[in-house]
Amino acid sequence: MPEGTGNGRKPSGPRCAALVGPYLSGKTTLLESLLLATGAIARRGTAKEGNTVGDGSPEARARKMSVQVSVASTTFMDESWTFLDCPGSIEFGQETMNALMVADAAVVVIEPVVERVMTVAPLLHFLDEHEIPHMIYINKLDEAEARVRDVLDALQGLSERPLVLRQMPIGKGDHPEGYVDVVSERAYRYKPGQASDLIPLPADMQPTEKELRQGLLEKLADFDDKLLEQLLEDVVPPKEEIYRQLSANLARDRIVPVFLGAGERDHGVRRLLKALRHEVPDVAATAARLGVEPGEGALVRVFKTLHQPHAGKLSFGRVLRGQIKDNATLGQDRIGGIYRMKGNDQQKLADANAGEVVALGRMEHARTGQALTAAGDAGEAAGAFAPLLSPVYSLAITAEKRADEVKLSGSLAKLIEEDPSLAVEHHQDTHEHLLLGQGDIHLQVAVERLKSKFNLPVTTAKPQVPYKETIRQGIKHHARYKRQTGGHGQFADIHIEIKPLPRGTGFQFTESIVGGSVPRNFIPSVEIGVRDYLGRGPLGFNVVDIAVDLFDGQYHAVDSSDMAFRTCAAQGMREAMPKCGPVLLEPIYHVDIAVPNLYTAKVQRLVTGRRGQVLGYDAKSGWTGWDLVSAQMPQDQLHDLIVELRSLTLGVGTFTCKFDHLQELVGRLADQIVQARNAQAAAQ
Ligand SMILES: Nc1nc2c(ncn2[C@@H]2O[C@H](COP(=O)(O)OP(=O)(O)O)[C@@H](O)[C@H]2O)c(=O)[nH]1
Ligand SMILES: [Mg+2]
Repeated sequence: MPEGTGNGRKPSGPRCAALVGPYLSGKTTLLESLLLATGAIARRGTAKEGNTVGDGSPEARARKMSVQVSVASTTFMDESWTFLDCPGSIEFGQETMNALMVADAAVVVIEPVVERVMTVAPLLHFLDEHEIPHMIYINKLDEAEARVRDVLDALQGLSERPLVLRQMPIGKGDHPEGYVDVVSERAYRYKPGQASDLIPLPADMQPTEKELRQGLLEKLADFDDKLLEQLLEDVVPPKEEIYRQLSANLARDRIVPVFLGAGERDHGVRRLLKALRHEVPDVAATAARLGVEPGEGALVRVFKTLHQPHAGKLSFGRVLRGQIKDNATLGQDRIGGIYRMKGNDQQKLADANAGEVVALGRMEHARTGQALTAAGDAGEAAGAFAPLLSPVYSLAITAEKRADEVKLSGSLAKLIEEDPSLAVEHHQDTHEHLLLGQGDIHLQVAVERLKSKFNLPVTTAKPQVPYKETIRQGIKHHARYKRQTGGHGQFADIHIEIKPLPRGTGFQFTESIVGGSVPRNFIPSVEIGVRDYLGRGPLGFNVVDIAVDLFDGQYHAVDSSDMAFRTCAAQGMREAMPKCGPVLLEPIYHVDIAVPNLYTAKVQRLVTGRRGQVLGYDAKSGWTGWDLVSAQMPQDQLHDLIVELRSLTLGVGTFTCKFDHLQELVGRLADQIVQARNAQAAAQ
């Protein structure tokens, strides 16, 4: 069974903690404090000055926000640690989920603002669902707007697991002076940049402290009969026993300890480090939790890929089992360099053991998410990895220079390798290349990387909606094609019947020629001619749901040809179709929108405001307090749906969608769409 190391056992190897939490909660600043406290850096950088260890990429510096995970290794009290500073923005969530899947534990950094606690809901759900041991660090207590108690209550409402407050702030209002440790029952005064001073426990805090401690013990007793018995008999268990239970329960993700502090002022940072040291499970436990089969052979899970303009490809991985050596075979490649990372700094290693987080050079075949062994890709035996986020936003992209078109697909493939939550698609109808991802910033960062890493400037635009058109009434039409040019001429003559078909039927071609009025061998050419026309109907769009029957015609023994019949058929369609009551068809999608249920009513209004139809809503299975609203919405309204949805729901709402059907669109909107299409065609 996975077990923390609180029982005094040495960890089996270097450990790894992911710093996660909403955007701007202070993760990158906390990393800086952790590195300072462990002596990995001598001076703290700040987000403002853009010189932190995390956020070293130009895209991150430009936005003052993390757009990818930063990896920093350090040593605390002779034990090796790697911290993964993860982006908080939901748009870079794939990066964060991937990192979480290799960490021994997560530190969820949040701000003490009750109204914003909701932003952490999807993350807590992910951690609970994957049973990833996690603790919460309530940051920025130096400028707290809310009471810790209230923040905790709001958080508990979002967490499947019980939260256990481990510290009480000393001093009221804006600036807590220190804290009381609920387990050791000791009080400390914060000292910036240094270990806190031990002070006497303030007398007026003792009753609350006792109450909190009792609450903590009761929560632990839920998982331990012996402890329950002791509590009932008023026996106080020894501290060592409490620590042992805390760490065992963290390892099994049964409880979530909550710590306090202010990363920027180094408040509570050493306490956090000690909790990590004593309570976080080691790599052996993590490998077991993930379902990695035990054994000797090296196994590395790649959680990130980076293409560097000059230095080439780097694959970030955690060694979950065994040992890797530089130049040895791993996966399908020979390792071309093993590096321990500290932001942008690299330290070259000859080998790395289970527990290490390292960057591997020149692993050309390795992909993000793969588990690599000396025998190749480990597949099933490597246990679980993060699910892939499906796209919620897309842009049409074009290379600025025509000559770059070919290069574009190769570079996009590399970007997707770096970030599997990006995707590309070529749309058959609109002929656009679509870049799909998690939001506007996500795609803008991808576009910047195309330019900065691959020297490939592109322009982006809102993707076109692939409208189609059909007809409302049928017609019989006679078309004749006749040319006399020099020697022999061209001749074809056909009678066709065009009919509307039910929605979703597509196109059908039949013939009912009797007596060879059109010879057999020319009939396929008639069908080709009709199909030539279907790409652009009277309204300017792809024609669907019609049937064309060729029922009569004439030919000429010398002048008729395949080409003549093909041209005649296209001409006949062009003449007849405008008389068939053409009508625009709009793609309608089935959309499932997931939101905390306090937003359900807002979301229903959002759907109807976007010409959608709410089909119903229901509790989202496995997500306490969340609803799934089902709706049908026009594709045209989906482009920026995520933007509005997020702004309505503190960023946590999301959706999936699937094409459902085509629906007739008439009136002013349809006229505008047709006009725009004609204007576009005229410009080409
Ligand atoms: N008052 C206060 N501000 C903080 C603290 N930690 C971080 N900040 C500020 O919060 C902002 C976001 O910090 P950052 O570390 O970049 O957040 P991240 O998005 O979670 O990585 C920055 O302006 C920091 O200076 C803290 O402990 N107290
Ligand atoms: Mg950050």
